[in-house]
Amino acid sequence: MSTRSVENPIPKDEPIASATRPGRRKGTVLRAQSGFFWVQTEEGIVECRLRGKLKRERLGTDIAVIGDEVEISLVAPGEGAIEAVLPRRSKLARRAAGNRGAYKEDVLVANVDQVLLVFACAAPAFTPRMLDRYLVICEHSELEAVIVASKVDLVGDEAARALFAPYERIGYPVIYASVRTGQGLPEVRERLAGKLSVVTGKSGVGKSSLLNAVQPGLNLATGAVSSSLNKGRHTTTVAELIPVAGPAGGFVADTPGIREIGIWQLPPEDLDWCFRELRPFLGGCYFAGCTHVHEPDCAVRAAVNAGQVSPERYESYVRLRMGEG
Ligand SMILES: Nc1nc2c(ncn2[C@@H]2O[C@H](COP(=O)(O)OP(=O)(O)OP(=O)(O)O)[C@@H](O)[C@H]2O)c(=O)[nH]1
Ligand SMILES: [Mg+2]
Ligand SMILES: [Zn+2]
Repeated sequence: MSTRSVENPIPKDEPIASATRPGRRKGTVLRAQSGFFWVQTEEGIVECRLRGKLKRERLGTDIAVIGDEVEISLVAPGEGAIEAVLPRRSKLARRAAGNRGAYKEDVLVANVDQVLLVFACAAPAFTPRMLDRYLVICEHSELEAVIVASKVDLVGDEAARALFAPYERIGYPVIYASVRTGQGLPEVRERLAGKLSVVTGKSGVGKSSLLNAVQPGLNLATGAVSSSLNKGRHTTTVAELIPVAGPAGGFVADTPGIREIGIWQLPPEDLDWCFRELRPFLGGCYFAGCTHVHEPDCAVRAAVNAGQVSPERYESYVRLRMGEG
């Protein structure tokens, strides 16, 4: 990065957003670790620390996380300070226990446009309960969910579609993909262009393999499916944003799973709304506070019995509602 004189830090011909103060530039936080922030700017990556003023102003919150759009000033070539964090359009967050029983919000990724939920058709076996839990998290955070059915080569098209058809039926986009055959990779590439996507799913489903395949040269580490010795341990450990190649830009977070977000803090009465196919029936129950588990004259249970709602999805709902996860 070139150094510029203090008197005239930005050349006249350089377009700057009107909201950006002179000498500052905008960027996106790619990675945050131990008080250091890697910020992608138009002129390259700048390693930043937070201005002390920001720390005092926003005490106790996640001041800057990956995905945040920030304004920085350069203190040396390639080194800067985060001066301001722009308002977040959306976020993937978990509620962590805070002081005196209060909840503290723990933002994992800011400005998320969509979540790609990667679930393998086999190896590891498809777990619809877990997919339903992830979908609840997305619905509750009001984030668009895209399901990627990975490793289709292991079971074949027909079996793969049988597993995921219930989700297509209720309106979730499903991409059938395999890095072995190349199936679905153009669709994944198209989905990622120009957006900030969180790619998640349990260890070994092929998240890093998929990203490597859609963006050659990425070279993310991939691993063999966990042995019983290190069951569930992720090969990918640090969450960071990867710029998407191509004219549209975009970012991808290859996250080591959002399972830890949990949904136990979700108010139980909000759960039914998070199963999107139940929404048309909510409000049709006899009891105002119907849990749709045991009450008479329940519109949701009637819909299940009439075949309008998948019994498997309803089973997931009941388990979550009863706190059985
Ligand atoms: N047959 C088949 N195997 C695949 C496919 N995609 C990935 N794999 C294999 O699955 C294993 C796990 O892949 P990874 O990409 O490391 O999985 P991950 O989801 O990134 O796992 P973590 O980083 O641990 O969360 C590797 O051995 C891959 O070669 C696929 O489409 N078909
Ligand atoms: Mg990985
Ligand atoms: Zn009901």
